[in-house]
Amino acid sequence: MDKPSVFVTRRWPEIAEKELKKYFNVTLNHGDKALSNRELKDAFYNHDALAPTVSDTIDENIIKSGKSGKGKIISNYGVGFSHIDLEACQKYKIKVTNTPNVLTDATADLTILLMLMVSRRSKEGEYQINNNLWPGWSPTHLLGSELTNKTLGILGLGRIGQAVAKRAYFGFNMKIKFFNRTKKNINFSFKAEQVDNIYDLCKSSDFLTIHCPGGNKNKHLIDQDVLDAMKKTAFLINTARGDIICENSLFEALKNNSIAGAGLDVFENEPEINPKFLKAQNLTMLPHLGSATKETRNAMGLKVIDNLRKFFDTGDVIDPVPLVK
Ligand code: 8YV
Repeated sequence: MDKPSVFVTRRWPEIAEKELKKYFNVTLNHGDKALSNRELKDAFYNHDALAPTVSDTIDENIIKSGKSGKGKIISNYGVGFSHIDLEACQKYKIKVTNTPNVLTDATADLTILLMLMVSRRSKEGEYQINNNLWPGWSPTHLLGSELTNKTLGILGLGRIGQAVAKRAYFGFNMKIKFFNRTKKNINFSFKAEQVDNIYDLCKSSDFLTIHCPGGNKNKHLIDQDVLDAMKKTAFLINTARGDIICENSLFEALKNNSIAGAGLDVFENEPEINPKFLKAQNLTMLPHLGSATKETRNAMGLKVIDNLRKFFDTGDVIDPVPLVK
């Protein structure tokens, strides 16, 4: 029997691609550039499975095209799925999977990295070194603020939020507060206080870190009102999805110093960066590197493979994305 066919929209690390080829007829995007809607439509029409990433917008046209051709399953290389039209997947009975767990630690590490970078002013320090502008050591040179003993507010205490909490609690003795739409009655290994609304979280946090999903429900959840509720000395960190923050409001808050700074790994119109952001000294930015380690990116590929193998063997999957919202 022929192996099922899989179209992979972006290149994976070598180990994962090699493994995928053992079980499937694989088509790779050799140019590794984001594909057009037309190309994605053709790809899903001509293959049993599509393995997209966050850089692909999987809209109803693509899903419908798959359904009218060979397409049966979308196995997303990544945990977030706000770039996939789940209602259309529901309508056309297309299964969707993602890659939870394997990227939790890498993303939590990068969150802590951003917290340290922005609060210790690493951007300004590096700029001085690279431009030969370091005036030399002095007791007041580029003073930042510490994580130790501060309060960390977590917006969304899912897998990644909890991994950040552990690092902050055990590594930096931080006090953990969180806001979650649903009540969390889990026994965590760290102490954490759930607050009733986002404003209470802002008022008491020295660092506010975002770990909720992107997409319509949370679009611009961090708006001017929320930013106004934050302490003047607080830092905002986002390693989740760019559209959760209203970028213009954040720029104003940074410009007016109504918050101390921000660390962003994700942006509303990736890979475009809001041009205003480039001028902000108190903003540290990374190009969506949350899960970017060799270990994790291979593990994400292996998770896609496990889901596809199970699907083509049994019709079931390991990591289903719930279609009904
Ligand atoms: C991934 C991410 O690298 O998994 C996610 O949701 O944000 C990233 O860490 C990216 O989404 C790959 O599709």
